[in-house]
Amino acid sequence: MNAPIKFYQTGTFTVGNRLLSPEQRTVQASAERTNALNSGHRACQGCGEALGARYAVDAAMRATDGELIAANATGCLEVFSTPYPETSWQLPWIHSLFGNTAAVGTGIAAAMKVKGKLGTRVIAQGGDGGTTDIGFGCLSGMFERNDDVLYICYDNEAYMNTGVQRSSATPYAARTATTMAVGGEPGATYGQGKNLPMIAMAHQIPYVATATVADLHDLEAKVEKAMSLHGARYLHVLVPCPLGWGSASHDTIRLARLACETGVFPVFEAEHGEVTAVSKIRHRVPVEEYLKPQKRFAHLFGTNGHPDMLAKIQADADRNIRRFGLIDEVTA
Ligand SMILES: Cc1ncc(C[n+]2csc(CCOP(=O)(O)OP(=O)(O)O)c2C)c(N)n1
Ligand code: SF4
Repeated sequence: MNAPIKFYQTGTFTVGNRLLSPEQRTVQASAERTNALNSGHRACQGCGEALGARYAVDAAMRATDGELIAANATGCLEVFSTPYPETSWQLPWIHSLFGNTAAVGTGIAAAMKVKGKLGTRVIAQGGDGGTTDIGFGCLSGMFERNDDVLYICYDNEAYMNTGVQRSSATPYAARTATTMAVGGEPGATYGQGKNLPMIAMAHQIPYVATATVADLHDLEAKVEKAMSLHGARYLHVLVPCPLGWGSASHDTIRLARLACETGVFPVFEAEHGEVTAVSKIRHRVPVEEYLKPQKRFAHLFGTNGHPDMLAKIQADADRNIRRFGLIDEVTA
């Protein structure tokens, strides 16, 4: 029923890379690499956002021959990379407000058009809070006008920079500073929140995709594809956050992979509102395997745990698997 499991690591581990043919290897350092997000930044050890941004922006640089400008919302990615007067960015980069980075990206793209610099491309990027909450209006406008910007959301599922407050991308049951693990149904409330990739699809923009830091080649390929297109494009990248998730820094990639293999986070592409490709689950696992290593879900386990809440999370993962056809021949 499931796709065959590959017996090597396709991520950034050297041991796994050694087993791959050269073209399949994930290259961390090479003379050609732009290193758009350079060393010296102050992200936590194991930060998925730093990893995701490094690969995404380098791929965008490659796809545009370095003719790229980035607008960046307030949040961890901005704070850890640009403590004044230093910067880790090796491309023209502007810090917008927390909520208007999509509009700033639009403005830059318009300015490039007016100046006749049609080869200069634009990305706008931010965390889930900056994207799904405060920046949502600007982003929806950018989609609706089909502005020529790739927007990348690095989703760590809360407002991490300011101390782990809930965002509208925080998953059900997760403990944050504002969704405490108390009461009959502890953590974030069920049925609230927003599914931004699907909302982006509803705008029928040229390209929407999801990705994770567990498959960096997939992330790079999606950025490259997005940069080959014009108009509004949206990429939603799941980026585990050891600090906010209460996970080990060495588990970032494993958790991103488990998010996919449980069905919790479907990885797909869509063009003009229609799903065109999905990453199939190779080895299906129950959601407990994904949730247990994260302290933000610790209240769901043990003698005073909440099997009823676990069942809801499993049901949602199963629905993703059905909705996106993540497993071949699944009938229920
Ligand atoms: C208008 C406004 N409100 C609040 C803040 C404070 N603030 C800065 S970053 C941030 C949270 C960022 O969260 P998110 O966008 O999810 O990014 P992350 O830090 O998790 O990567 C907040 C609340 C601000 N800078 N501007
Ligand atoms: S708090 Fe999370 S997102 Fe922010 S730098 Fe640390 S690991 Fe990265």
